[in-house]
Amino acid sequence: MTNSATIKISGQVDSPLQVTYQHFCQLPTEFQIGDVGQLVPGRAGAAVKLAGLLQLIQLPPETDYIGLHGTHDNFHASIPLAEVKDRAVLIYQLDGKPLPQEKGGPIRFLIPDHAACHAAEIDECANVKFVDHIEFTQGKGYDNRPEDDQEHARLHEQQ
Ligand SMILES: Nc1nc2c(c(=O)[nH]1)N[C@H]1C(S)=C(S)[C@@H](COP(=O)(O)O)O[C@H]1N2
Ligand SMILES: [Mo]
Repeated sequence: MTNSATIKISGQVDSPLQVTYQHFCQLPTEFQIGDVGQLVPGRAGAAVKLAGLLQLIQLPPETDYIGLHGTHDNFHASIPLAEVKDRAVLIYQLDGKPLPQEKGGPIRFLIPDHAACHAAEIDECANVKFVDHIEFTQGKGYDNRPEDDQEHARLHEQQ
């Protein structure tokens, strides 16, 4: 995330919002994770809990899906909000600087204890990189995670 990058928050929110790197830095300490490696071994960077981002918006009770959009490579996932709202994190910083695109910036979504690829709606594939738009919906939204093994294997070869 460059200092000027913005993350669009849209859907069933009171009014669409643009969140910046500064907003993430300024979320209260209770939502900050200084080193995600402590939470998910092998991962690097600083993150905020999804719950912290949810503090910035008002959602109607019928909102039940969160959409994670990575415009950079056109990768999108829409997953049940209830299952991730208290555990997913958003990596936004590396070495004190905005998370660069080569590391999945501006935002890398990360679900600790996800299921294996394809095993469930909340799987490893839902750890969307290059997130620049988060969308809240009633019912499942746009999702183009690979559905068959061949397509999935092809995607993994590129990563
Ligand atoms: N933007 C984007 N995010 C993505 C993908 C992708 O191709 N593009 N692949 C997904 C898949 S299929 C998996 S299994 C994980 C792999 O994450 P890793 O490369 O950090 O292990 O990222 C997910 N996030
Ligand atoms: Mo995957």
